[in-house]
Amino acid sequence: MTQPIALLSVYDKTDLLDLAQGLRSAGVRLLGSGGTAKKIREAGIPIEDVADITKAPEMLGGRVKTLHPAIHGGILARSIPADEQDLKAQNISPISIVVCNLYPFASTISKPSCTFADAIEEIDIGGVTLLRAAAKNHERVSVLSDPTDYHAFLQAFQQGQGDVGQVLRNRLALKAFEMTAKYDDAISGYFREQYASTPESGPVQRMVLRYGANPHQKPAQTFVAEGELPFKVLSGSPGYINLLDALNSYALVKELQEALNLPAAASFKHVSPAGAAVGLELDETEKHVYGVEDLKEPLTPLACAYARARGADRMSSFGDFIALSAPCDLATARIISREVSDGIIAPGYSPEALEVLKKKKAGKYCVLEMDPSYKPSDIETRQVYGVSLQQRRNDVKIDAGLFENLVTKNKDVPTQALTDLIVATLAVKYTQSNSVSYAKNGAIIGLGAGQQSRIHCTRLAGSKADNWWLRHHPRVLALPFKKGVKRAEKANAIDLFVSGEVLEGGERAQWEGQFEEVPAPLSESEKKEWAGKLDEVACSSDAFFPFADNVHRARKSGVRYLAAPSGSVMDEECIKAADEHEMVFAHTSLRLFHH
Ligand code: 93A
Repeated sequence: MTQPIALLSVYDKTDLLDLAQGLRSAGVRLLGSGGTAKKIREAGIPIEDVADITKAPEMLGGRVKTLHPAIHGGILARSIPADEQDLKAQNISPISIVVCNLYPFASTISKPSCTFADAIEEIDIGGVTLLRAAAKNHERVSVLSDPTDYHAFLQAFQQGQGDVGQVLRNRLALKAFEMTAKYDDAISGYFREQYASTPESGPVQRMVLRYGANPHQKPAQTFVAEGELPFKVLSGSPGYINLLDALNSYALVKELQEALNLPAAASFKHVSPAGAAVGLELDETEKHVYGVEDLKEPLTPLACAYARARGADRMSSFGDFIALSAPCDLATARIISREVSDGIIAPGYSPEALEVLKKKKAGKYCVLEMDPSYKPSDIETRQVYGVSLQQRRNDVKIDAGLFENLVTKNKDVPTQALTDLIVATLAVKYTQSNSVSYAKNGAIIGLGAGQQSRIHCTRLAGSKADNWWLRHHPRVLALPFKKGVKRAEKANAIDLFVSGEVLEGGERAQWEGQFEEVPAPLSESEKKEWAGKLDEVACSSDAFFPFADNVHRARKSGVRYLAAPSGSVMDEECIKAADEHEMVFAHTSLRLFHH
C-alpha cells in the first residue's frame, strides 16, 4: 500500500499538533501550507511544504498558496484507471486526507474597525477550493474542516488501519459543504450590504430595518438572495412588523382579486387581517357605518373595498397596515388620509393619491409600491430558536370549486354567498391560527384569530360580527355626537355603546361628555330583535369544527353558509346542528393553518 498523504492548511490551529502527531504516528505523509507547516515543523514533527510538491512558491502575498494542479489533481483523482494514469503522467501523488479551516471572514467584518480592504483580503479562495474538492471526492478522501473532529478521526483511522470508513467520510464531507455554504452566505451578505442597499447602486436587494419585532432586537434587515426586493419604499421607512403585515396582506388581496375579479383591500394588524373585502358598492347605511358618507370624492370600487375592510372592526384597524390589490386612487387615499394608519402596500399609486399619502404622519407614513409581477419561490424557510423549518408555500387556490361538497339538506348557495365564502376562506388562509371568520357583502365582518380553542375563535368572530351589525342599528347611526369629536374617538364610543360595557366614574363622564345628549343604552330586547335581522352570513374555519357548539354559535350571528374541512369524529353532529338551523355546510377537505 502506498503511503497516505494528508494536506494540512488551517487558519485556526487549535489541536493541530495533536492531529499532526497522530497522523504521523499512523504512518501518514504530511504536507502543509506556509504557516501550518511551519508550526508543525517547529514542534519537531516532520512535514513537507506545499511548495515542495508544486514547485511553485506561495505568491501574491499569500493569495495563491495551494491553488495548483499538483494539489487539486491529488485531491480530485478518483480510484479509476483513467485518473490514476493522469496522475502518473503528471507525476502527482493522490492525497487522501485534507485538513482545512478558513480565514475568519465573519468575525473580521463584525469588527467596527474593519475596512473594505480588510474584508476583501479575508475572503478565502484556496481553502474553500480544498474543502470543496475533498468533499466532492469523499468516496476516497476524508475532509476535516473542524478541529473538534480530529480526535474521533484519529481513533477511526487507527482502528480501521488507515480506512475511516465511508460513513465517516460522508459526514465529514457534508460538514465541509455546510461550512463553505455558510462562508459564502457571509460573503454575499457583506457585498449585498455594500453594493445593493441603496437605489443609487442599482436594484435594491437589501434594506436595513430600524429594529426587529422589538426595539432591542438589533440589528435587523430584510433581503432577497437573488434579484431585488419586490417592493419599493416611496415614503417613510418600514419596520420589521410592517413588512410582515405588508407581505402577508398583499398576498391576501392579490388572491382575493384573482378569485373574484374585483379590486380588494385588507387592513392588517399584527399579521392578521382586522378586515378584508372586495369592492362591492356601499348602500347609504353602509356608507354611514363605515364613516365614508361625507367623502367628497365619489367612491371607486377600490375605495369601497378599503371602506369595507377598514370599517368592519374599526377598533382593531386603528393603526393598520393596508394592502390594495390595484393601484391606489385618490378616493381610496382620501379615506386613508382621515384614519390612523401605519402604512400601505399597493401595486402603484396615482400621482394625486401619492401626494395625499405622503403628507400623512408628517411625511413619515410608510408607502410601499409592490411589483405585481413578483412570484415568491415555492419553498419557504424560516428559523425558530436557531432551527430551520422549511415547507412548500401555501399556494393552494381558493375558488368556487372548493365549496361543492354540500353535506347538509339545504344546498342552496346563492352567488353572493359564494363570494362571501371565498372572502371568508381566503381571510383565514392569511390569519394566525386557529381562526374563524364571518363574511357578508364581500367583506369580513368578524374574525377570531390566534385562539387555541376553536369555539373561542367562533365566539370571538361572532361577537365582532354582532358588534358590526349593531353598528347598523338606527339608534347607533343617530348617536348625537358633539362637533369636534374625532373619528377614532367616535369609533371607541360606539364600540362601548354596542358592547354594553358598564362604565363608571371618570371613564363614564368622559364617554358621556362626547354626546349632545347622553344616549340610553341599547336594551337586551332591542339587541335581540336587531340580531334576529342578521342573516345570510358566510363563515369559514381554518380547520374542522370539533364540536357542534361552533355551528350553534355561528347561527346566532346570522351565519347561513358554513365552510370547514371534514375530519372530526363529531362531523355528523355538526351537520345535524347545521340541518337544525337550515344552514348550508360545505366540507372543503382543505385545512388552512397559518403561522
Ligand atoms: O489566500 S488564499 O485563498 N489562497 C490559497 O491558495 C490558500 N490555500 C489555503 N488562502 C489559502 N488557504 C488558507 O490559508 C486556508 O484556508 C487556511 O485558512 C490558511 C492557512 O494558511 P497558513 O498555512 O499559511 O497558516
